[in-house]
Amino acid sequence: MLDEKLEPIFNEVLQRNPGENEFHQAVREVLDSLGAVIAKHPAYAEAALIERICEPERQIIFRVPWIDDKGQVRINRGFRVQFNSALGPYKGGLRFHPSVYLGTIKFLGFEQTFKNALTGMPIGGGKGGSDFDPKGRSEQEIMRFCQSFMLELHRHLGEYTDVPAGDIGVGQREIGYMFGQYKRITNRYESGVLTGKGLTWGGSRVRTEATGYGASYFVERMLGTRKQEFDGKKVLVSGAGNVAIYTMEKVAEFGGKVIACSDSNGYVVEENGIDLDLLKEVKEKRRGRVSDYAKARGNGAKFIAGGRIWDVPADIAMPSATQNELTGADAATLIKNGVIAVGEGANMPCTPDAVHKFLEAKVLFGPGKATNAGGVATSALEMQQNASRDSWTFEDTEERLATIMHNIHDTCAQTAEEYGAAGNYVLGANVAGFIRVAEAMRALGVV
Ligand code: NDP
Ligand code: 2IT
Repeated sequence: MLDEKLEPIFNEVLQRNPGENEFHQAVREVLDSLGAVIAKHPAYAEAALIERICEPERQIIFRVPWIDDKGQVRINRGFRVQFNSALGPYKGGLRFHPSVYLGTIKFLGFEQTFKNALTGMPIGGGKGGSDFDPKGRSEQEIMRFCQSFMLELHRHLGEYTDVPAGDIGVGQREIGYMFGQYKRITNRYESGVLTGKGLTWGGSRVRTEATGYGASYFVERMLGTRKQEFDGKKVLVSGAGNVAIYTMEKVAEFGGKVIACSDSNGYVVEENGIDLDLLKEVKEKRRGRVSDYAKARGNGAKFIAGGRIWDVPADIAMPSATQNELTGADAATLIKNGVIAVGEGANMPCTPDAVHKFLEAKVLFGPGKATNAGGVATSALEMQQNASRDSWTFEDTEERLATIMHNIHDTCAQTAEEYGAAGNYVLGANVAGFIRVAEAMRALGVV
């Protein structure tokens, strides 16, 4: 049940944003945590502060025309939702996926605002993307699309205004094409306008690895509160993209055994552990599928088309593909099979029902806005290096990432305890993130 002061706020969000289910879901989860805050500090319910947090500062929707390899004109829709700039320039990734619509970008921008606040770094929240489907597109088509997308988006960006990065379907290749186009249009080598760049053109070491590494640091720390560790545990990592691959890498370094990963066609299970070098070769070099990995790997690996990775018995689950990929029924299966920890590498991968089941069963549960914050935190480190025209070593950068993740973990844990919900990282993350944004918004007045 929502607090009586929060109920009308949520109803207004439903009314003003019809049909945007993922956005409703993300707002609802945060509001569910805020009852405890306004009970303790009624001032946060004043000056329409919470209403303002739920309303993006600016929403940009634009046409992206491009010409495919057959000479046919194609039209996609581009988005940038500049959600909240109380703490710094808007910051958040770009997603290229056919499922993208305004509700996707709004939920991601809303989450990003609190996530970025949790990092403790000076970054506001934003998100963007397009319903463009990169699958099966040639290199030339990808470049033309990125250039057309940036031709419009550039006027809304800037190192002090809005700084995008990657997300689903957008990696270093796409960031390169977009940075090249931005540089050409503006005639400025403004490195700090995008993050996730390549190392020879302004990128930061560890940014590629950061989300997956960070998620692993977070979960290792969570396990530590119960005197547990990754070492010797069986781990499921859904997805096989940027976040999944570097989660698998760090989990293996911690001694865990990743026995399954997936993509939108199905999952591969391998009791002796996934061969990460081969998976990287298939995914990053050949841009292949998980089924291609299984084929190349041979006997030990089994590909299950269309199956649910969460059916595989394991100790730890790290959903790292997309939103709502782990349902209440999946959670029940994982719990029955003895799962002890779940860390959200993706944004909102667990449905509300699944989250509820994990919390009820006292499974250690790391929500995405805390667990996957290492990516954006390292983006902020990239911005720092760009601003000082410096470049740090891998070791130095990774150490900073580890410290940030430990701090986020401890902040969430302490906040949960302070608000009478010890062990509930969902509440801890929402409350700690909210308070940091709310404090800045109060100081800046009604803007
Ligand atoms: P990638 O594009 O690199 O990889 C996405 C992976 O998830 C692919 O294996 C893809 O499979 C799978 N996937 C995507 N959509 C679906 C779907 N609808 N159903 C099933 N599988 C799907 O993206 P990232 O690894 O960067 O992002 C993964 C998640 O992590 C997203 O939720 C993103 O928002 C979040 N995230 C990313 C960060 C980053 O730094 N990149 C930072 C923080 C969070 P297929 O190839 O079949 O589409
Ligand atoms: O969801 C996310 O935090 C990201 N996709 C990374 C954002 C960023 O600006 O690095």
